[in-house]
Amino acid sequence: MLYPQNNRFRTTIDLSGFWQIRSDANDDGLKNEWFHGFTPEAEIAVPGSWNEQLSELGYMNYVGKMWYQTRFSVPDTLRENRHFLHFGSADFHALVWVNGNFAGEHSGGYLPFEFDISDLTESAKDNLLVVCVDNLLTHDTIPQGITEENFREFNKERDQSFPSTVFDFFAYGGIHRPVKLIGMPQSHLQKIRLEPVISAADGILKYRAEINVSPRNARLELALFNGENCIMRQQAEASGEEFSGELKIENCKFWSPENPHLYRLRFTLHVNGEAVDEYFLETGVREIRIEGEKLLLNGRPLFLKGFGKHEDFDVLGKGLSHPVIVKDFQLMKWIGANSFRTSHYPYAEEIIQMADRMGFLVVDEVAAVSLNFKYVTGKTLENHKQAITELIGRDCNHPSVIAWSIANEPGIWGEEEALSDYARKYWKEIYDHSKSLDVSRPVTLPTCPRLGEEDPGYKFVDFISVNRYWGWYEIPGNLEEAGNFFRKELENLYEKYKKPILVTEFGADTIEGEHATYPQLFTEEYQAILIQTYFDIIESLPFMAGEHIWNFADFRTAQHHRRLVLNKKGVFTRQRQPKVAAFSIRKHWLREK
Ligand code: BDP
Repeated sequence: MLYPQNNRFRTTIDLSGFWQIRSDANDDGLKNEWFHGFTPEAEIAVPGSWNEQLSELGYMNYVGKMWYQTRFSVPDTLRENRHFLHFGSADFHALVWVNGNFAGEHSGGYLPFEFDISDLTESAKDNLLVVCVDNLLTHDTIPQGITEENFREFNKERDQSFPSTVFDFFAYGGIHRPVKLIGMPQSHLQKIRLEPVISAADGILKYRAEINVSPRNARLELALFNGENCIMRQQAEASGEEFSGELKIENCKFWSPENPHLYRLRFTLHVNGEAVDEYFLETGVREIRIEGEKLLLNGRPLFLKGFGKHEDFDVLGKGLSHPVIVKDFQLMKWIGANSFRTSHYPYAEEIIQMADRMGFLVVDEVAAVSLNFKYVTGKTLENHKQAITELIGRDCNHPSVIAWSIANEPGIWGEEEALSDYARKYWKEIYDHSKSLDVSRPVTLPTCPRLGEEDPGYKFVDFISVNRYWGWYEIPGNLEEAGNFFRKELENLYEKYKKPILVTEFGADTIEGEHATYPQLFTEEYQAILIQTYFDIIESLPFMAGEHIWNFADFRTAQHHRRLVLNKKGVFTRQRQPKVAAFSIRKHWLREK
């Protein structure tokens, strides 16, 4: 699936705006055929989560089905061709109807999906689009869900949150990214896969492209642009059901955080000698590799400085907001970061595109957060693999994406099962699956210390990622001792596995405005000193690949006595105001070496 675009053959119409909504706690919708249209309860902005927008109607903590409807018309020019409905994401399950006819369904949040609706729409009519979104998670879904009963079964009532989640962020529901109507020619490009390789000063861009018809009568032409200049043209070879080839860019300008140079590729599809479709892709040439204890970008050692983040903002919840995206990238540049992780789920593709343009290195994570192997089933594995397939399919052409993160902290629940043979087999299968889809990027898996040194998350990865809270959850208040534990642990891990290590999380909850001259949890000073303590240790060890602070900004979680409405580990507040630590981090990351 290609990101929707407008060009001479393709039309994209954004259906964002005010839609109508109705909740369905009693599961009445399907029975009563709401897909033919329903009496609305309220209006809602799409994209956006329902929770904060409609908290006055009692939907702040709503878990279940929510029905959406809107009307749209299809221009005649589009009706001559095929047209599709494209969803950036709907969390976590969506059923879609057009004019009362079923168009399709998608399971799994945070990733795009689309349906061909050409045969379901009518001209000279406002077409009715109905979507049923369900934010209920179960043992089989990615991420997994948990019930109140499970908390009791585990004897972990104290850990129970409201709504119940296994993870520490709010399980917002809704249509979180834009819905677009896309007009495409009858014969069109469906999939494009690029793979950059560096050969001395030259860049080689290998490509493969699939179209929706047999390539027999078709021809694919490529043009490569550097800025406004077309520097190369080529005709792709048809082999089997796809086109493939490679472009050699002499004296290539490689992509890097310092110089995120992008080339523009134009693919033009000809059928029976006539141009029928076109697609433009921006991409960079860069190579990521691991050699011994080092992560290398374009052959040079790489050190990641940045954050774990969240898609999270007042009122919007997880809804896509262009101004918030711009602000976050500006703040990350301002503070001297060069990297972030899409903790704990794939972010909007618009964010990854901006990372390409602004030179950020992205650790791209699938939504498998806090897997509990007591409840993992064959279906969980299947859904996990599917989510990885969709993530790699969506993001494989982005130069900013330098690694796939296949989960976060499995075994924080169900430790014993997480160390079982079954779990080991599971991770091997997930690792092999990721590699079968993309060998060019390393795979990693952020771990917590709970499973000890035998954690499968150290074995089935190319580089190790650790989330550590010495000085916060463990050994609170005593940073000297916390630092000693942390250093020792990193040294032991390297000694045992001989792989580069990235610290994917470390931090402290911090209430803006709390101050102390002595080490005191929750003060702005404590956060600043803890972060500096970690920097000093990480940067003194040669096998470290980088430091990602937890978190970029405060974010909403389910209700729990450990959380002051928000997880307060942000270096910025939820409204993006800097805490004291922001200034010391900036000084450190931007210092002259
Ligand atoms: C880590 C989790 C992260 C939490 C963080 C915390 O990976 O999602 O938000 O702890 O407790 O273990 O702040």
